[in-house]
Amino acid sequence: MNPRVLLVSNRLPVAATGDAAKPLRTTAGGLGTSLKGVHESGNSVWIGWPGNMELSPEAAENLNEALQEKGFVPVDLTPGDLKDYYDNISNGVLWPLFHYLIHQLPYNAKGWETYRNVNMKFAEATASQYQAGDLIWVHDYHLMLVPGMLREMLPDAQIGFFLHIPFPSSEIFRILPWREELLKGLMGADLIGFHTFTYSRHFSSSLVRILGADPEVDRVSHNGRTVHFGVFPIGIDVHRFVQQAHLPEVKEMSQRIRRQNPEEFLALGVDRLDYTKGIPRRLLAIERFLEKYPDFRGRFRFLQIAVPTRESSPAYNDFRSLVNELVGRINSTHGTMESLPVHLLYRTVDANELSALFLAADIMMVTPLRDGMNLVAKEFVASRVDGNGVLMISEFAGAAAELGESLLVNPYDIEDVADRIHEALRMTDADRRARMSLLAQRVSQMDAGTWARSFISHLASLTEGRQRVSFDTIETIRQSIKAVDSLLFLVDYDGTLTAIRDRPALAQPDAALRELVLRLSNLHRGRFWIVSGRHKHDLETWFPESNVGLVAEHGLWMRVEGNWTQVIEIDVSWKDKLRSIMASFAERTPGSQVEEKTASIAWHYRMADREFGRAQAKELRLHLLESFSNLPVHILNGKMCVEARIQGVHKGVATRRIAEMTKHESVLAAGDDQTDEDFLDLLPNSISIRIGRGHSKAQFRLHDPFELRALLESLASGEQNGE
Ligand code: GDG
Repeated sequence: MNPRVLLVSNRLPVAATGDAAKPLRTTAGGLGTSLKGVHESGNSVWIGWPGNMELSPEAAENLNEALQEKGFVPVDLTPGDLKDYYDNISNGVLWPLFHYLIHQLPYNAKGWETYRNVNMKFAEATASQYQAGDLIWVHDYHLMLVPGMLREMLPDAQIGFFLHIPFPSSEIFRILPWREELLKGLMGADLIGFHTFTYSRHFSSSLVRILGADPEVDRVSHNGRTVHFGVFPIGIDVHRFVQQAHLPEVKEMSQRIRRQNPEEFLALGVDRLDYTKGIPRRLLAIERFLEKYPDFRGRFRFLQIAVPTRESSPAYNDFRSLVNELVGRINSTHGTMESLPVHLLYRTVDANELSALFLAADIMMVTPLRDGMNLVAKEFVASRVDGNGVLMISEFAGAAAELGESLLVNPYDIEDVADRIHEALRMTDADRRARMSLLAQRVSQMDAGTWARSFISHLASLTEGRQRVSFDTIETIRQSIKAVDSLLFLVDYDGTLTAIRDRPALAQPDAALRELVLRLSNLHRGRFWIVSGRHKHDLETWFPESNVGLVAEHGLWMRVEGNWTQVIEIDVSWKDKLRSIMASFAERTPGSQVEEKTASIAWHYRMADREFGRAQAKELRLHLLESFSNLPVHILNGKMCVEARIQGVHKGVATRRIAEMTKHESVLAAGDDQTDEDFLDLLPNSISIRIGRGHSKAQFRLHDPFELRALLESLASGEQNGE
């Protein structure tokens, strides 16, 4: 049985009508259509705002009943909430900024407190519906704090978040006064989804720059948890658009549109009248096309459906006037007595009309300045059941990443868009059909259902991962080891055998630990190895006894029977390039220092001013990541240090060598951080232990080094007592 899903979005896909007899109407919109399938499959609850209406008590009761019956939970928002949370912050700041249109930002944005409070209303409404085992899926930029709030209320819940708009470059994102709070809000999720790899990469650089985090390609550690992120390009309900395009009334309507002037070419635009959608520049390109290719005057018509949107905002009203003005200018200059080149309809069209328009168009112009995905492009392709038509798409729409066979344009390059309109009109029938057939294949591969299912199953799989790590007792571990004849111990040092100290030199072993390590190194049925990232000099000083197995520098060196050998040959010429940069950071940051090992070079700021050190670390890390991405090194965010370490050297390399050499029946492996994950599952029957928090593939978890030492003590004594 699939888990129940709690969908959370700003708007519900239905709105109140105010009519007591028919209290709900369906609303149009990309998000609504894409999630409809999940909701209609029956095992979900959808939490959102149903729109505001002055309702009589009877109508209000009917509305609530109708919502409940359909699995919708309303979140009530006051007019004050809507002004600040929806108009001022979500649409006044986040929307333009995430679309790179920073000239649209107000000088002094107001309403952040309300944004936070409304996010809390959504979080509380969601928590009140939550039952153990549910998955929670929060949507879009209106609700970016909700995952963090839910994490506080429901620490064990499985929470997903999907962003429908672009995630901008960190240089743009960091403009936001609430950048840190927003990122931390998202960090409450277990899985964060984006439409494209570019958005995911931008998000990851913001984590580095703003939170000082150390993300991997698809995950990041935050407060002892792992937050995953990934790419889930949204799709459309292909089946519905295909079916609609085959309806006789749609075909007939489409022929009627064409018959008005059979010789005329028809270009089409369908967008909300939003300044991100590129309508003014599209009109300028059409004007240029008519100037440059006058033969097409009287033979070319552009029809723009401009759907009313966010009409309460002055920015949108000014924008509407600009569009009207441009349309007037083009029509008065290039119109003839018989026809006008631009036809603007400021309204919605119904689903059948939309399909008919898609079918009638010679060119579909999708030229936003930025767009998270753009569903209209995909809907056009799915509707072209006749295999004809040309799709022109902006390279700044997420959909461009998937629809490579379309005509890709830069919407800011008016001259080029004008030429591409000409190219589209002159394209051969064979070329047009070949492109459309490939586009149709792509669009049907990832439809709305596949998109939703793939996000939900990924989210659910993370739950399974979490359950697999059991928090078992020392006794259980002892019992599983009892039956094993020969055991190889592979144990990390800092954070595993000793607590992490402020200064590495303070973590030298106390007498009890030294004595324990020596006893374990003399065990009859086992062999004990310390597997550390430290310099071999430290380990050698603390454990000079040759029967203690030592691995230093994350697997580059190992000491066998008292002799150090380098496990693999490496090229370290890259270190010269980094040394001077690290040295200049050390000079500029009092108290910090550079440490060099054979395969790595690190800048430590433990002794520097905390705030300044952290800011410098972010700067250094970004600089190294961006400037040296071609070098064979990993740039790592260590505990109070930034480290560049050669690729291909990790604890797994040396421990594999040891396992081959010693041929023990089983392995007991323990570690406390990411570098230890490489040897936790060395043999199929390894007994693996994670010390402390954080994502791990370990089977067992102990709280701290003291618990591990208690376990090792009991193993050493048990062995001595002949258990
Ligand atoms: C956001 C992101 C992302 C439009 N006019 C009519 C009509 N529509 C339907 C379209 C389409 C939807 O509305 C618009 O979706 P888009 O994707 O094009 O754009 P946004 O509304 O900005 O959506 C966007 C999307 O979220 C999903 O993640 O792709 O990038 O900005 O379905 O067909 N439908 C009808 N009449 C109209 O007049 N029936």
